[in-house]
Formats: sequence, structure tokens, C-alpha cells
Amino acid sequence: MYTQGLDQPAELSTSLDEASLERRFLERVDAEEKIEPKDWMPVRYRNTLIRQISQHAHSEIVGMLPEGNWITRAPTLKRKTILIAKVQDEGGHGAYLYSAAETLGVSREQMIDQLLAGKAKYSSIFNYPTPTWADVGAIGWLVDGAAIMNQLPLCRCSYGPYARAMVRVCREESFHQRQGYDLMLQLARGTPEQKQMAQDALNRWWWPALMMFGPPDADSMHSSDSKRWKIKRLSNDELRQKFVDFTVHQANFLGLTLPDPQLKWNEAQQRHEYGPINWAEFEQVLKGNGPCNAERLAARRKAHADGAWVREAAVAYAAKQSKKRASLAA
Ligand code: FAQ
Repeated sequence: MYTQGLDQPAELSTSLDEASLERRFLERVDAEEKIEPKDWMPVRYRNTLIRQISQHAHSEIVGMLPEGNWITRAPTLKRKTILIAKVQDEGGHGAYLYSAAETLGVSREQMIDQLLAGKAKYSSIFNYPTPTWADVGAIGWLVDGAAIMNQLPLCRCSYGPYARAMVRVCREESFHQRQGYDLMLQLARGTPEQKQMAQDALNRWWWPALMMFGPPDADSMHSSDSKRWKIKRLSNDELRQKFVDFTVHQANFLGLTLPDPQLKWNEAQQRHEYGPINWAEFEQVLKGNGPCNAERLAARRKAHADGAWVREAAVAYAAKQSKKRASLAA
């Protein structure tokens, strides 16, 4: 996506050849040292990080939309307050992540332009609709639950700014997951209609949540480099398996049924087996043909256009302040 990295420090580039620099870089990664923005890094490492972190940032921002849809209709003041806080947190996560990506030499404008032009990916999960209040619970429980499972190992990612952003993000995601589970518990213990609403939401979100972890390992083209560079610590399938094993018990406690007739405990392997994932559906969502892809992009484009005056005002204010500082200094 981005072929140009930041300039490498001149004295290093001249005194050491590329191969020695790369060897030294890999030794540092193996020694669990954090790679920081001004350190030498291979262009492919930089570009992999820009790709992943920018997609992650876009996911947080687009991810505000499915739940944001329910803020005006939350059933109680308490639930409304929780939901506003959660959706606002996701916006904050997007902001930390765009900042982390900027340390790699890409501008926020470039990233946003790519998203609005429909050229950048964001998580497949946010292209599904939220027709009932129970979907808000299912997102918190399953989507934030899957996000934590994926992001906890990212707190140990070799790139310092990404790893540090993930620590704070995971703390907040943990609150998000618990509020979603609490909402599902309330519905599951409510009237038969409320319990059915929770079950229907679980049926809608279960399979897309499993797709969040990405394609099967055999088809995951970036995994081997990302694991070598300690960006990814666990593979897509390993994380998906951990998520299934974890979530089965939570579903049992809720008294809800995971919509997978092939789900069963494998004693020998000490893991749950699960049925086939519809990868054709995943491919379609990635190509822009999911149930809400067009709606999500249209909402982001409108928000960007509606916010133009805020960006203009911020630039004008910054210019005024810098002029004031310059005249005071003169
Ligand atoms: N959706 O070779 P791999 C959240 C793409 S945050 C769309 O396996 P990689 C918080 C992948 O980009 C959720 N695209 O790739 C929240 C690549 O395409 P490319 C987001 C996907 O990077 C909660 C191609 O397929 N989390 O939920 C997906 O090694 C509630 C090949 O795949 C993150 O972004 C997908 N599901 O592994 C917010 C975590 N999966 O770039 C609001 C950070 C794969 O070549 C409400 N990211 N692709 O065109 C990661 O951990 C990794 O990037 C993976 C994919 C695991 C997602």
C-alpha cells in the first residue's frame, strides 16, 4: 500500500549495508526489544505495520456506527450513558491508533482518504446490521470479546507505539465486553421474548465474530512475516480457537445456544471442535458486498463532509495562535 518508508538515519545507511541492518533489527526483535519510530526497520516491516494499524484504526471508527445506531433508543438512562461512553471510547481508540500509524510516516489525511475512497480495509464485522437492542449486547459480549482476545497479544507487539496503545485499548475493551455480557444476561433472564431476542442476536453475530480473526492460517498471507517480526504472537486459528473455548462457557451461563450443531468438546485435544465457517461470505464482505458496507462508507463520508467546518476552524485557530506567539516573541 505504502512503498516509501521514512528516511533511515544517514550515518547508519552509509556505514552498514542493508543485510547487516536487517540482521541487527531481527536480533533486537528476538531479544524482545521494542522497535521505536526513529529506529532502523525494514521497509516491509514498516509497511506491514502501517497496513495493520491503519486498518485497525478504521475498524474502531467504523465500529462506532452499528452501536451508535442505538444511542437514541437505549431503553434506560443508565444503558444510554454506558453506550455513549463505549462508543466514545471506540472513537478514542481510533485516535490512538491513527497516531501510532503516523509515527511510521503516513499522514492521517492519507489514511482517511484511503478509507473514504473505499480502498482501505476495516474489520468485516462492522458490515452487519443491528436490528434490535440485543445486538448491542451481542456486540459487546462477542465483538469486544473477540477484539480483546486478538489485542492482548498485540500488547507485546515488537513495535513500541502500537504495543503501548494496545495496553490502554484492552483495558477499555474489557469494560465494553462486560457491559455487553451484562446486557445479554439481563435479557436472557428477562421475559421469554427478551430471551429470544438475545438468542436471535447471538445467532446473527456468532459466525461473523469468528471471521474477525481473519482467514484460516493456511490462507493468511501476512502471518509468517508478522510472526517472524513479533507483530503477531498467535495465529488467526489459534486465537479463534481460544475465543471459542472461552465463549462456550459464557453462553452456557447465559442459557443461550451457540448456533453451531457441530460444536463439541474434544477431550483428546482439550478444545472445542466447531463447524465450518462460511469463508465465501467473508470474501464477499471484504469485497464490499456485505449487508452494510455501502451504508457504513456513506455514513463515514457524510460525517467527514459535515465535519469540514470543524477542521477549518481548528486550522484557523492554530494559525491565529502561532501568529500571536510569534508577535509576542518579537
Ligand atoms: N476483516 O494475512 P491475513 C474492534 C484481511 S477492533 C477485514 O491473516 P493479517 C474493537 C487482512 O487485512 C477489530 N479484513 O492478515 C471494537 C488482509 O488484507 P490486506 C479490528 C480482514 O493482518 C469493538 C487479508 O485479509 N481489529 O473490534 C479480516 O496478518 C466493538 C489477509 O489476512 C484489528 O484490526 C477481517 N476480519 O491478520 C470497535 C486487530 N481478517 O491487508 C467497535 C489488529 C483479515 O492484505 C465496537 N489486526 N483481513 O489487504 C490484526 O490482528 C490482523 O490484521 C488480523 C488479520 C488478525 C485482523
